[in-house]
Amino acid sequence: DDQSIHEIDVKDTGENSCGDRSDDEDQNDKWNFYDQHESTRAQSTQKVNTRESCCSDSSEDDEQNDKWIVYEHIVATSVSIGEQVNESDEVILNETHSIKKESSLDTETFEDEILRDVGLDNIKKEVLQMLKTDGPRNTIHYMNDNASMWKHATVKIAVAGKSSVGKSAFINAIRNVKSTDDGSAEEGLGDTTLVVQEYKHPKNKEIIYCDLPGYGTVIMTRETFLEKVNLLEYDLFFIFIDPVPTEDDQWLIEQLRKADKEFCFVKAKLDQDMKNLKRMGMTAENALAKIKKPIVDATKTMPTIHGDVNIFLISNTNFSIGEMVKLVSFIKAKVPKLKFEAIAFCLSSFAKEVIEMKYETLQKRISPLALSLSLSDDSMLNVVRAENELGLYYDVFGLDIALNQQPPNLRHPFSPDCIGTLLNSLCDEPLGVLTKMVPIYSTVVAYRSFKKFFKQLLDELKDDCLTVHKYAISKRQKELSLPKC
Ligand SMILES: Nc1nc2c(ncn2[C@@H]2O[C@H](COP(=O)(O)OP(=O)(O)OP(=O)(O)O)[C@@H](O)[C@H]2O)c(=O)[nH]1
Ligand SMILES: [Mg+2]
Repeated sequence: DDQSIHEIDVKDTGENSCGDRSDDEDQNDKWNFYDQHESTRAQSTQKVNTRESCCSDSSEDDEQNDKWIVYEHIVATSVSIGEQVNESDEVILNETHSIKKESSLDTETFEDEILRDVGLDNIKKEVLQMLKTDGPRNTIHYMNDNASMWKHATVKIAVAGKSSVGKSAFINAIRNVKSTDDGSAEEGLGDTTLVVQEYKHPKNKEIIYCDLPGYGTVIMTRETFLEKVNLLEYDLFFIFIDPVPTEDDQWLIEQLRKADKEFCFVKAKLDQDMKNLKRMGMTAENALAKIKKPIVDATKTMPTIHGDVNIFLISNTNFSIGEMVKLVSFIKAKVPKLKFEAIAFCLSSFAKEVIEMKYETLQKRISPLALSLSLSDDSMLNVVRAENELGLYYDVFGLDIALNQQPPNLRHPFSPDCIGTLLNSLCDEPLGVLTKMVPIYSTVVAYRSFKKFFKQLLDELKDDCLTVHKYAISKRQKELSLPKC
């Protein structure tokens, strides 16, 4: 009710005029305000009850109560429109602001709002508890640290197997490195190294693929192998086979079982195998089953391999065919969440499923980010954080590449200033107005606004990534169908 709102005359308590207050104090005040509400609300409710029971005449108390009821009404309305803040809502928000010393939303409502929105596991209860005990500033630091933890997660994946099975080609392909690039693993030498060779991912130096020396040869006996290779160092083992596991592979598995390490078999060169089988008139599906059968049969005769063993058929020249997506899911299931996040962020977008996995991982970051941004009073830092997050989206989806390599119909084609433009659209949101609002209310609305902004952009950039993926596949098919010179 606009009329009643305008009639409310609340004195400015001068809270905003204390120029010599530190940021910390302001931040803490902002949060203390949330806590104080509990008692204010209890008192007001008591007053309403008293008035009802005594039927007293109009008095100062009644006036207060009326204000309180109007305020509750405004808050309820505001919360219900919180999802979409538009111009008319700003009027209500401004009026709410004018009575801000009366009260605020209570802490529980705030928590409910966030927990309901978040899907629960992204903002942990501890974070909300921390807000109360340590204040917003420390909580923001904590959340910012958490958001960048994946950058420090070290992952070591061991790539083992006999000579010429495609280990080096795999190590190059998974790092998106061409065999002619600097830092590539040499392919086709037929000369397995005698030491562990480490290959860092160019996008994240903490992700390391390790080319293990061959085992069971005259030079590299099994014993020497175990002296040179510390099995405990690795998160996961990929044992490359061709065409089936050898006795030496079986021995390695025994060692891995003892060391309690996870492994899978990988058979590369699927492209070549498929080509041969297709020429013989076989369908792709049947070809896969035909290549896998002897491997499965061989593992059944191996006493050290109990139960189901994971076998993935892939092509190092084309990850989009075969079971590379399943191999990625296997990694996801076997390494801690944080490590997988780091791995997923630097995988190339070779399949729709991988794009979805990246999307899921990025999406989980939105709620904590939105909460952290909405709690912060430091708008400069917020801009930097928002900018970094958008940069991460482009980077993870592989959209940060030259324009001429991208299809024409992208929602947000990459250009040097595209992230700046996107950030401007965030500043066009009514967040400028929101910063002046009731602390807790503005936090909830800002939280929703940020969340909506990042969610929408992430969705659009995922669509762009899918468009690029489709474009790359059709380009590849066209190239393949061209007659060779
Ligand atoms: N078409 C095709 N060729 C592959 C594939 N994987 C590997 N190759 C080729 O097969 C040959 C051997 O692959 P490498 O990656 O060098 O094998 P490796 O296991 O590292 O061998 P060593 O270094 O001797 O232990 C190279 O010429 C690769 O280019 C694949 O999936 N498809
Ligand atoms: Mg090699």
